[in-house]
Amino acid sequence: MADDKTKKTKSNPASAKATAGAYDASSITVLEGLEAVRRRPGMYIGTTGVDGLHHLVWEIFDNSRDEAMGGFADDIEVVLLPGTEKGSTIVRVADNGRGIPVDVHKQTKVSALETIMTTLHAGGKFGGEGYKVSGGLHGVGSSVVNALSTFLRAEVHRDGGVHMQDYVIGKKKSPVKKIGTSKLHGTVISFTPDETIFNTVEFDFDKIVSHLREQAYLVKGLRITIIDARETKVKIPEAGKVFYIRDLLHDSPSQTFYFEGGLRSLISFHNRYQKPVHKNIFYIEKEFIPPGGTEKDSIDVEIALQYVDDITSRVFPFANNIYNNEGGTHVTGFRTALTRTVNAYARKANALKESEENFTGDDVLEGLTAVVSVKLREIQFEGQTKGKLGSVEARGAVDAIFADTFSTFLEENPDDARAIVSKSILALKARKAAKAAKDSVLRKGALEGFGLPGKLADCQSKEASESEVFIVEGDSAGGSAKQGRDRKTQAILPLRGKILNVERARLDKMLASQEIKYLILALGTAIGDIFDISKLRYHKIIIATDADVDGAHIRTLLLTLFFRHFRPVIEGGFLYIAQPPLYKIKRGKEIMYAYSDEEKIQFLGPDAADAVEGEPEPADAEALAGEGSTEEGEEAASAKATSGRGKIHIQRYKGLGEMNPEELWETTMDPANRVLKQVTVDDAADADRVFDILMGEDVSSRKSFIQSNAKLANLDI
Ligand code: 0RA
Repeated sequence: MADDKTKKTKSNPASAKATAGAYDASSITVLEGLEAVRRRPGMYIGTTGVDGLHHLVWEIFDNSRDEAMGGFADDIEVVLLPGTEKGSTIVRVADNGRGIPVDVHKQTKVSALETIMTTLHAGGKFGGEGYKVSGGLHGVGSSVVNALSTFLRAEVHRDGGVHMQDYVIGKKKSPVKKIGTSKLHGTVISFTPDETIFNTVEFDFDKIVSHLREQAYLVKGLRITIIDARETKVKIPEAGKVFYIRDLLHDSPSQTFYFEGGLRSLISFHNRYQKPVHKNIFYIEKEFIPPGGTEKDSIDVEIALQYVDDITSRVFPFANNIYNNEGGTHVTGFRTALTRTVNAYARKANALKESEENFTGDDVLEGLTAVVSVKLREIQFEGQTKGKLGSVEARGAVDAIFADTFSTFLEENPDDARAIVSKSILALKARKAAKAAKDSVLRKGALEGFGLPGKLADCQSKEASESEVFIVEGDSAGGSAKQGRDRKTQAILPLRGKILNVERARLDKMLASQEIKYLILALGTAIGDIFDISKLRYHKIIIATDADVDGAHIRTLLLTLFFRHFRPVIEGGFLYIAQPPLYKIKRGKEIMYAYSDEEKIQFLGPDAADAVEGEPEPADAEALAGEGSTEEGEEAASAKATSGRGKIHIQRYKGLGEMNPEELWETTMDPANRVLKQVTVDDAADADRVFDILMGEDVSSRKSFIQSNAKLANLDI
């Protein structure tokens, strides 16, 4: 793919002659620069896949956001509009900042706007210096986006005028033109990504919304509007005519974010389904100047946190508004300071007696939701991605600011302090109890014949890479699965009904569940701090629960369990969900299995429509249409109809136990036919969240969740 594209670009080189009337040395460098971007887009935007495509939006947006962070803008509008080609999109980003400078450089005779849009310039040259903002590209982003777009238009409202310039794959169509007057100030950039560069040019609106929501939290007081107008006939307005176009787009999906509270609001957002253990959200925003340093060396530190009634911890780190999924120096500084501060307070308040040991870092993290955001001028990341902050100064800055202000917070808010310390004491006790419980499970495991539970029908192979275990619900499905399986590589572990009341599970309570012990023993990895992924006995762990509410519930519980206690199993790609068919369809002698309602309708083809419309019996007709199953009560959903090609019989499977061993093998277990869904950490995190809502103690959020997801709760959780 990438090679093909390279060739395409090469055979049609950006030619200086074609665009600039007279070409001098500087314009050649310009074209060479942007050609480099087209030749190796991955070097500038990471990938040419869907992430790289969205990176274009982040780049353009970041420039507007930087204006807002400098205090010059407070209103950004991002709109997706239909492009001129079929399936193409125009992304339009408008901000009410100062407007990109348009003045003409005396020597080069080129407008600053043109230079910014067409050269791979470094940041700072155009007045971008002075606030700590960019995440590495230092504003070079616009020219990169320009090079990778078949259309880009810049409109600038500034000094009473409107100025504009159009470009095609980074090359200007004409000089910067003044096209009118304006009382406004700001910049509008519209662009269409080049589909010969990207594997896909289809934007994911939800992805844009969640990225921009996060950005809105990070820049308090900034209003961000995002509109998906791709399905409309609205055209991009004539240049310079309209600034924000939201008033033209009332019927399109849209979101507006504005958070006065900044990170405080972000904490409330993350904790929206959780029960806080204390009332006041801790919040600090402060500039740190290192000893002996000056304003020039300053680092901005912004932290918000609140503990909730949970055992996991969620720390969200950002450096210059970039999310760092692997943490880094700022997180290290934060954790060290948190542990030290909570211990010091607990000692002083005599909540930890002299004879008692200190809280560990993990103890004080339990139940914590925190956002740690730093802004530095010179930023360094570890490794190629921006996942991990490497700048060493951030560690000391966060440590100093946080330790100081958090200990004051504890002093000044005794109720919150008491709740936080109690939470840590609970964690400390649980850690000790878990260790005792774990030791006993392991001892017990060793006694039960090489540690394997009797319920497990193990496979013959001892080679984990070829072994799989099906976790099935109840003994009846277990029976069919045991008979239907390939004994060499497939093991079956039946778990009883509502096994896992691991709600709010602490390790010790969880290990009290017999069924969970079986599962842990079968996996072979142990759990907690002696968890060892290399001991995993199966490289496919397949959750095969029924397609009903109970099945969904157990699946959620299992996903939560893996998410909280066996996460490396998910990260290693070892966890799967079986996709048993929902329907068996017989037409004459032909047998088909449908794995979804859509597939069922597709299989039935025109017959489905016939049957639905012409059916004498309404109940059957409904079942055929795929809408009737909820109204049929307990009765097995099964429908008959006659078509041109023989009698149709549809059976809806409610549980795996309803299948005979052959059917189960053929549809769900046979590696040649089956469909498995690999579980991602995101899937499991969703399940964990749903689990909290369904099982947690916050009744009102449970209620509202169930009301707004009634359909989902039935089918999909
Ligand atoms: C350089 C200098 C100045 C503003 C900008 C760039 C600027 C760039 C973008 C990109 C999108 N929106 C933007 N808004 C502003 C400031 C020049 C001055 O002092 O007025």
